[in-house]
Amino acid sequence: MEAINYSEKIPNNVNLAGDRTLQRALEPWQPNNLKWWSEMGPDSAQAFDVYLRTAVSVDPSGWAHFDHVKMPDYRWGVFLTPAAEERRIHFGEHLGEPAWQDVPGEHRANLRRIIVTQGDTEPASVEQQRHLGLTCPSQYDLRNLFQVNVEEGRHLWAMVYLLHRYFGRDGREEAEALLERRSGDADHPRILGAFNEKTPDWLAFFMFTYFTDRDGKYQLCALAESSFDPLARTTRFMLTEEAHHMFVGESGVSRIIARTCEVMNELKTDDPARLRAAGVIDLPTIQRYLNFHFSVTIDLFGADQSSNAATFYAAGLKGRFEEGKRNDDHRLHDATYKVLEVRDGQLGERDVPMLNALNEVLRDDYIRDSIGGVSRWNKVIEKAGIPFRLTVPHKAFNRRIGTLANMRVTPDGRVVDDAEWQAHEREWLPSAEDRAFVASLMGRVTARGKFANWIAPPAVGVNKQPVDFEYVRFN
Ligand code: BYC
Ligand code: FE
Ligand code: FE
Repeated sequence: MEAINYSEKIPNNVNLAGDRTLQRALEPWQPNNLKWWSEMGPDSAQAFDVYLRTAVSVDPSGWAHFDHVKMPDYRWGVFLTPAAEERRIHFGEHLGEPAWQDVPGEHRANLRRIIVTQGDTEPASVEQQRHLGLTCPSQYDLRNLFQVNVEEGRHLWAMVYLLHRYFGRDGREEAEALLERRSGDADHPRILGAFNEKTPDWLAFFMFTYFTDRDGKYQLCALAESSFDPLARTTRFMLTEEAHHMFVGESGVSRIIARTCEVMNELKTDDPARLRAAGVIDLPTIQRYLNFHFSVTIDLFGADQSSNAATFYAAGLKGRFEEGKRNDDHRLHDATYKVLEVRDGQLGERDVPMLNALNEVLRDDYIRDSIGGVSRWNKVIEKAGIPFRLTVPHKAFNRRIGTLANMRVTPDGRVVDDAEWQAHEREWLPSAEDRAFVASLMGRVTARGKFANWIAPPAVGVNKQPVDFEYVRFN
């Protein structure tokens, strides 16, 4: 068999060329990964030349290289942020001890579980987005979709590297299983709820990359604090790519809103029916999509009280967002935190031990961050002189995980009965008609510099290229 030139095919800073064990683990996985990509990756797009960014080093000033490549030839690399000298554990019961360069036996099962859960989301999102290319609103957007997809492919690869390198045989089995589960499959679903939902249209895609990729940011930040140094360094580098995914979402929604407002002013109307007839997405529909994606995403932080979360923190496996910047004892034995509960038919707060509430702590950090983009979207509406404002729904709205699961709570935080919920659900969450309408707008725009009617062009192109650059050669 011909030897694979690893450093060429797989850009890396983990000495892949000199690591026979790792090579042997990757050899069978690599073709299976490509097979998965061709079956579950972007539909009917494998022959396109796409203007993609590839991570080629960890140098902050030049880690990315741009070129037209076919996606199956994308060089999925393995990069870890360089090791800090003598890094020490900075939270939990091992505080002050040297960070682990290998997996401690007692924490093996939990670390593997965290890595597998993280790794599972990456291919899941590619599967969810695989049909979107067929209805792209422009070459620019198509390229951004594919960029997100190949980078999620690299994130899968990053977690598989950890499984292969540090977890032996069961790591290899888990790496195979990551290619076998399927988003939305009844028998073999992805692990977390939001990753089994559909991403059927581009409004959903932009909401997903704004809200759900931001869960990626917060979870990766928490893992970047880990005492298991290879996990910390791998996730730290993944965060450099996450920023672009959230940008795609924020700017995508913003451009949809800008176009809608433009047509609202042209027609001097806020009537959804007239706006829909003019081929743009009315603001109330955008609000309902926002409500859906926000609520489904905050479920991803897990139960508000979780003994898993307490164990992960105390053991030093997973920290808080920006753990190093917090001024407390980083052990949290005596600290408490407020969580929501329904008492006598009303939402109220209750103090619980903070260690058990760390999922909620991270969720609240996430919520604060995600509100920022929504106010920037509102600026676009305000600038157009339109008296409508988007809002983030109440934390208890439409929850499926934790204490609030299956409570009937309105977007403004009122507990209601089933009858009231059913009477208003269509105002709060996308209805089948909303989704069918948005789907009806999804055409396929492939001419250079042209954009679908329902979305404004971006202000600037990718990597200082013009907006009408040939981002995708369709061949
Ligand atoms: N859906 O004690 P709890 C990203 C399960 S996104 C279904 O609260 P824990 C990306 C839970 O497994 C970032 N099940 O759980 C974004 C447990 O099951 P068992 C992904 C759920 O462990 C866009 C039970 O309920 N990374 O990167 O404290 C595109 C009890 O719950 C869900 C991570 O998540 C759910 N939503 O918290 C591409 C980081 N939530 O044991 C990529 C790693 C909970 O009773 N994961 N359950 O059978 C973790 O840190 C934790 O597993 C979680 C869950 C925070 C997710
Ligand atoms: Fe990712
Ligand atoms: Fe992402």
